[in-house]
Amino acid sequence: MPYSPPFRTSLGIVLIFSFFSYHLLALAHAKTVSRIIDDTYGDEATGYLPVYYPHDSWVWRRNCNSEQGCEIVPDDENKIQNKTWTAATYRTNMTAMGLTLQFEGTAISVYFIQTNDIGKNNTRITECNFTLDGTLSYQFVHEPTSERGFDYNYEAYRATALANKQHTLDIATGILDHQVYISFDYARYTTEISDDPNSTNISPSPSPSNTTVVELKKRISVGVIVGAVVGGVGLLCIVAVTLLLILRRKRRSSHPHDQIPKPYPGNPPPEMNQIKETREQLRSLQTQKRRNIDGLAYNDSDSPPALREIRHIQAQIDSLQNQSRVQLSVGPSELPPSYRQVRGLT
Ligand SMILES: *[C@@H]1O[C@H](CO)[C@@H](O)[C@H](O)[C@H]1NC(C)=O
Ligand SMILES: *[C@@H]1O[C@H](CO)[C@@H](O)[C@H](O)[C@H]1NC(C)=O
Ligand SMILES: *[C@@H]1O[C@H](CO)[C@@H](O)[C@H](O)[C@H]1NC(C)=O
Ligand SMILES: *[C@@H]1O[C@H](CO)[C@@H](O)[C@H](O)[C@H]1NC(C)=O
Ligand SMILES: *[C@@H]1O[C@H](CO)[C@@H](O)[C@H](O)[C@H]1NC(C)=O
Ligand SMILES: CC(=O)N[C@H]1CO[C@H](CO)[C@@H](O)[C@@H]1O
Repeated sequence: MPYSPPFRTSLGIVLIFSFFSYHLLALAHAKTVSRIIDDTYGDEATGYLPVYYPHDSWVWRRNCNSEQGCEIVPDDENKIQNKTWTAATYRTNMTAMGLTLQFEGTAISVYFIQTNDIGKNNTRITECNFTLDGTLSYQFVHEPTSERGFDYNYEAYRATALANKQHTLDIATGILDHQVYISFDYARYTTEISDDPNSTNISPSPSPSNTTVVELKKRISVGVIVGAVVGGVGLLCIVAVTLLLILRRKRRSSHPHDQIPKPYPGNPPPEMNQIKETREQLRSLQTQKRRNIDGLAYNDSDSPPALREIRHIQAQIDSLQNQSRVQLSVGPSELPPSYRQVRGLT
């Protein structure tokens, strides 16, 4: 069945609203979680590990202590994420060194272990470029301060308001003329996930520091989304009702005979019955007359009783005819010429 253009338009609007309502509802069921990418254990949800380069074993060292030849050794491993860190020193005979993180989320922070005055002469500057999705995002430089010891959980980089999709963050040192030291502890990123309780990707430990900010933002956005959904559903109802009215009017106008009442739906009025009776009598008399005339043709043409009978019948016809006319109240009571002809026989 071909659909009329207004029907098709309404159907299209309904489909578009269904689509958006579905996606808004899906968004309303999303929630923000925080996840950690450890230097050694990788992404706590996906298991994805950071990629360190160059791959030469002497560049990036994991939990390297003085016995293993490392001069910079953190003094409190309880302040280190999972008690693991991975560090490297850039030397001028190298081309480049760095690490690459991959995550799916809307924000990320990268935490280093910074070295200040640790009572050694060869503490080095930390210098690297953060390149997010192929674009240089931030040039980080940290000179050791005169403070003693280490700065743990040092936020070296932060990116926010990202699209909730896969991102690549490269942390690298290019070709430099001086030594550079980098000690990577962990990164934390936030991601939007479905509220489905069956989802196994929910982080067990959301960030304690900025949790309230995230929760507040989530509640506001859920309110806005719920409002939008309710509005959308309301509009959907209006469209549906309008569509129904248009269709009903269309159907009504295409069958106009349905609207006209039948004449005399019940019993016909008594006058009608009388008129019908009169007409039947008239018809039977006319038949009788015709039969008699025919009879005259082949019997005795000058028989006076036959003529008398004809005249009698004619009189009856005339009287009934007049009666019928009066009852029907139709125009002047002039008889049709055929009857005058018959009367002319007298
Ligand atoms: C790393 O630390 C986190 C808590 O910060 C913990 O949930 C996770 O199990 C630890 N991973 C390992 C391999 O110890
Ligand atoms: C670079 O120099 C370091 C010592 O400073 C040395 O151990 C390493 O093998 C050198 N690398 C290359 C590729 O020459
Ligand atoms: C650091 O270097 C200075 C001279 O440049 C020297 O006097 C001092 O003893 C050195 N300190 C350490 C801890 O090596
Ligand atoms: C960071 O990138 C800029 C521009 O490409 C470059 O000049 C600088 O040397 C880089 N820094 C490091 C530490 O590689
Ligand atoms: C969770 O998964 C189980 C089985 O896989 C299923 O029966 C249940 O309906 C799911 N619950 C939700 C809320 O999706
Ligand atoms: C630990 C941490 O990331 N704290 C941050 C929480 O958010 C505020 C405001 O955005 C920052 O100033 C903190 O550094």
